[in-house]
Amino acid sequence: MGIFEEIRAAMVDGDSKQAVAAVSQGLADGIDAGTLLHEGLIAGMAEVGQLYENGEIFVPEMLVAARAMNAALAVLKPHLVSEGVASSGKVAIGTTEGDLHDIGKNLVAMMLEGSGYEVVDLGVDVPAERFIEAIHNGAKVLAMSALLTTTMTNMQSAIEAITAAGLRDQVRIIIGGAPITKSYADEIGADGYAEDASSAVRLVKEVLAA
Ligand code: B1M
Repeated sequence: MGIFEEIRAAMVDGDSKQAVAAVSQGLADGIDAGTLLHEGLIAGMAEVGQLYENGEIFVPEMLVAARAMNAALAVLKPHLVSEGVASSGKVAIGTTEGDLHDIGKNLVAMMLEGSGYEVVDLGVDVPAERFIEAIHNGAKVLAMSALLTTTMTNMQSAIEAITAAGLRDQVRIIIGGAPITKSYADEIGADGYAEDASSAVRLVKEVLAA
């Protein structure tokens, strides 16, 4: 079995030890962290999602797969950082209200930190008031994540609450997550949409320069 297959199998089996061992082996073999992330962990998690959709696995299996992914991500973290981007603002990131998915959000936070930004992680199930509090605490960018079609609408409610609080012009708001699109970002008045963690880093730089 090749290393990517091993990582994907570890994700599907929810085997944290195996996931950590396989990414460590990949790094030792000289494979770069981004390739291990995309072709191993993210591809493995996509398989998990597909199995869930097909009714072949259930929420507990998704949960152990998520644990395996987080364990393997901790190994990759120091290798995923890019270099030389000066921080010019504080970024607060959180998964919107009602939503408990945090792997993608953690990955975006990790890449932003690695690029030199000061990142405040608000966690999951973040209500509008906590995003507002983050603006009061100096966040120049809010990055919102949502993985559910039922919780993506809470991004709009959060933006409306920020506007109603008179704070909209003090902050840039960017959004992302599997069901999110550029047109949804435009529709709800966000300042940008990023498809993945590395485009989120580029987007933060762009919106801070605008
Ligand atoms: Co959930 N889940 N889940 N789940 N889960 C999905 C999202 C789903 C698509 C599965 C499916 O049906 N195929 C489906 C959503 C359907 C829909 O709304 N259309 C679903 C469902 C239904 C549910 C529950 C409702 C299941 C239930 O209880 N019946 C429930 C909801 C709980 C809740 O949130 N209230 C639920 C629960 C869970 C677990 C807790 C078991 C677990 C999450 C554990 C955790 O996160 N700690 C889980 C998991 C693991 C998944 C899947 C399998 C994987 C998600 C993931 O981590 N992907 C997922 C299926 C799938 O996505 N294929 C699924 C890997 C991650 C790296 O990708 O998060 O997309 P992603 O992040 C990417 C980009 O989207 C982007 O960058 C990241 C890196 O490239 N990005 C941003 C993300 N946030 C960004 C923010 C930005 C920019 C970019 O800011 C600017």
